Amino acid sequence: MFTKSFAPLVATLAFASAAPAPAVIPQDPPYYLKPTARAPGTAVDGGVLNAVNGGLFIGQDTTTDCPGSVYPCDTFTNITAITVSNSGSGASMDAYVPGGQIAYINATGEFGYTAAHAQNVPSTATQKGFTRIEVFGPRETYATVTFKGSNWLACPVEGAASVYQVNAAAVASKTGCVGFEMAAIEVGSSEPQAYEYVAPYTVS
Ligand SMILES: *[C@@H]1O[C@H](CO)[C@@H](O)[C@H](O)[C@H]1NC(C)=O
Ligand SMILES: *[C@H]1O[C@@H](CO)[C@H](O)[C@@H](O)[C@@H]1NC(C)=O
Repeated sequence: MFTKSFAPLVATLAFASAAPAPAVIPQDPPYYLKPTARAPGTAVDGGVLNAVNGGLFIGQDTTTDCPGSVYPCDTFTNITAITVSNSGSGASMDAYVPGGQIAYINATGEFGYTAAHAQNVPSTATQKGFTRIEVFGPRETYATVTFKGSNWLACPVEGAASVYQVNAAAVASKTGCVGFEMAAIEVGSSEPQAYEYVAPYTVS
């Protein structure tokens, strides 16, 4: 039911034969990744991961903000994108806002990110542990993003049909969730995708 966004990414790459997929841990610089869920045969397969009010969700639209009076907001695509640095410095949202927006995994395993101008990472959250590994398959090239070496859980949101919240499997212990691989494709260039992603100033 979700739009598949795994059209061949780099069709010109000569990975035509079904050779085993080599995995490469790239060095910096980080780049800008639009994440989707891979979990063949499940309801979340192909679902786009969107930043919504401080969390990451499948089945909900991204929430962004932009001060139109000072900035040409139409230049932002408002796609949810994250940057993952393999230097160990963590992950952040692909936002233009000065100071950026830090990504983290909170104590119950939820993927979260700070509000603009706030740097409000919960004291019990973990910022380090994100890794991106390039996967060169026969038909597509993408980066798989892990947290502390593990994949992700899409956990149903109470009262919201077909909406799932993204949790790190290494931290979360929740029932009823669907495991998935976070597969990200490179988007855009050095231009951030959003001015800022909406997030609460008070976090837990
Ligand atoms: C992106 O969202 C902002 C609000 O955050 C809006 O002003 C802007 O028009 C949107 N951009 C596009 C291309 O729709
Ligand atoms: C993670 O922690 C739980 C328990 O305190 C809160 O209910 C969530 O809102 C929080 N999620 C994020 C994304 O910070």
